[in-house]
Amino acid sequence: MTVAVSPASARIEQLRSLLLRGRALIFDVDGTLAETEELHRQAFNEAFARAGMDWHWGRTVYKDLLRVAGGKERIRAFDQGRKSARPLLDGDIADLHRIKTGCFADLLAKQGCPLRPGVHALISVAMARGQRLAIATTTSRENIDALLSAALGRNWSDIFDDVVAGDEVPRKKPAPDVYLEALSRLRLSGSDCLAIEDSANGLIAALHAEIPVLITRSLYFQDDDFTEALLVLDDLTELPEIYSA
Ligand code: XBP
Ligand code: MG
Repeated sequence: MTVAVSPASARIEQLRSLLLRGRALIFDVDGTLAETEELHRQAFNEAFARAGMDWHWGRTVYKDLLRVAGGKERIRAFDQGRKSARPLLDGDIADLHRIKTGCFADLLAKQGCPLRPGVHALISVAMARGQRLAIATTTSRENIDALLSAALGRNWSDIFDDVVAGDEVPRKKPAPDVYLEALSRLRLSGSDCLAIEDSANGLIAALHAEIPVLITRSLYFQDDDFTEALLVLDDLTELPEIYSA
């Protein structure tokens, strides 16, 4: 008698198979490798103050703005929402975002931002298995370097076969561009890889690149719709239960 395999157990089997034998794990950065969005929010507010602007993004406003991937795009969305008589020019936005990126690096240096629980362990296990590692993120290479130099050491980039940052592709998440570029550089097909994400934008981006997704919930995206993910965890320390189940 064949037992109908419920989608849930089929997904768990697929996840276990990818964790054990997948060709590559492709990590999102913000909210996945580390819980960075509060530092980003502080960096935006410090940049606004340094630019003499009266903008201040509280958590509620920022949660809404996070539906827009990309710091520059987020500034533009907020400015457009204000229906100002003199909207910011692209050059103003780029300058403001450059200040923000500097503030983010300063805040990281002062406050630090550790890898999320279970991230380092998964990276180590994957490396020991000979699996390749990559990054596909909306943020900038500068931010990735500031975060991972502190968390993984100066030679952090030796751990990752490929790092695709948001400004290196035409469209940011939920468009699949960063994931398609990562697959192209890895010369792998999506079904041989596993994406690890924290947001609906990231889930959609990876799925549109035909990469199965493991979600680890983060601060700002607790109530996003993750229906299409293989599994949703609070964090990666829950993984061993998957292996051993
Ligand atoms: C999250 C983002 C980024 C950060 C801010 O990226 O959407 O925009 O919020 O970084 P991820 P920037 O894909 O890693 O979750 O200001 O550099 O965009
Ligand atoms: Mg993220």
